[in-house]
Amino acid sequence: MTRSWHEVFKGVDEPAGAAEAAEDAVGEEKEKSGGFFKRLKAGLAKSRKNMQQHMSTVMFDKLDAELWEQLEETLIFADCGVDSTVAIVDRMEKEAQEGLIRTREQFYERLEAALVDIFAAGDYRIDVSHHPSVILVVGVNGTGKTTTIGKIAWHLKREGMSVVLAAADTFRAAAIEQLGEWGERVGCPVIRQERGSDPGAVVYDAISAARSRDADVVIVDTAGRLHTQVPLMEELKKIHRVIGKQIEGAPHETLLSVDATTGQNGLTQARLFSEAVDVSGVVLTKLDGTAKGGIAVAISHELDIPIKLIGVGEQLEDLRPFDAGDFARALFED
Ligand SMILES: Nc1nc2c(ncn2[C@@H]2O[C@H](COP(=O)(O)OP(=O)(O)OP(=O)(O)O)[C@@H](O)[C@H]2O)c(=O)[nH]1
Ligand SMILES: [Mg+2]
Repeated sequence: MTRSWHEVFKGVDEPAGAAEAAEDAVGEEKEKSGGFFKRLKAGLAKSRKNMQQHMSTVMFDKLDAELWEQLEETLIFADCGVDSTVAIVDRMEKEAQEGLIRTREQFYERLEAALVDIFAAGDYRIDVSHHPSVILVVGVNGTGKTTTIGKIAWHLKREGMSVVLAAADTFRAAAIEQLGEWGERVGCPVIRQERGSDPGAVVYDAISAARSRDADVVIVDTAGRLHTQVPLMEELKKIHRVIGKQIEGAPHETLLSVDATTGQNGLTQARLFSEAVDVSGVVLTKLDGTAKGGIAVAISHELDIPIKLIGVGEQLEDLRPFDAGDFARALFED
């Protein structure tokens, strides 16, 4: 069921206080998660309609070849990718033969279960258990890196962690400003240099600043780049190396932000970025803007990278920890 932010941060202490307080928190979280599920459903409305339209003519009293073809087409059309689609349809056919699928309800139940299982099994948490932990955020222009960083920082502060932001997107002055605004909003320092300065130097400063301030987490913003821009991809590797030289084993997380509306191109981006730097998780943004939300399945399954966060809108609460069960339910439930 819906994950809270607290659960998603590996290394954040359990909330202090009596059992009573914990119960209150659970109640509050339940209320919020109910609210969130509604938002998730609203955010996935285009994808859900797309699926429903494709499946609308299916009669569930006959589990024949036509049904499986239609399911296949629906999944492919939703951008789930060929591998995942074949795996899901095969499994469904087998379950039907075993008598597990006889009704429409059972069909969707089993489809949800198949979808949940197809997502990569990796750790869904964001590792902030080191001191300081370093989270590097990478991705193509405009995919949502900076806003994602602001939102993660906001949630970390709520969990009582101290955060330093590194404005290593030195490409545009506006990018430094944008991160600066998030820093003010969240209440955390933003380490920056002039536009055009070496991103590696900014990262170096930010880690030093985090050490001297005894901060818990450093989040590094980077300039958007196309996966085809070789010098920029090299620069990214350099940033990665600078971090690793200062702190062994860092960055502890490398999050790749992918815009869901870019479909199969998003999958290609993810593949090439993960070849350049070791991507530990995907943040899939703008799911609200696409009818092909199945791209989440393709990225996770084909690249074997967990989706850690999803964005279903521009509000602070629209960025959420990813939960495969909720995702599947929101796609198929009326
Ligand atoms: N609808 C929608 N918009 C989003 C979502 N996530 C981010 N955005 C918007 O996408 C736009 C780009 O976000 P940024 O955070 O500036 O993207 P970026 O990757 O930092 O961009 P560059 O710095 O130019 O590379 C902003 O207007 C965000 O509000 C989402 O889940 N849904
Ligand atoms: Mg940015």
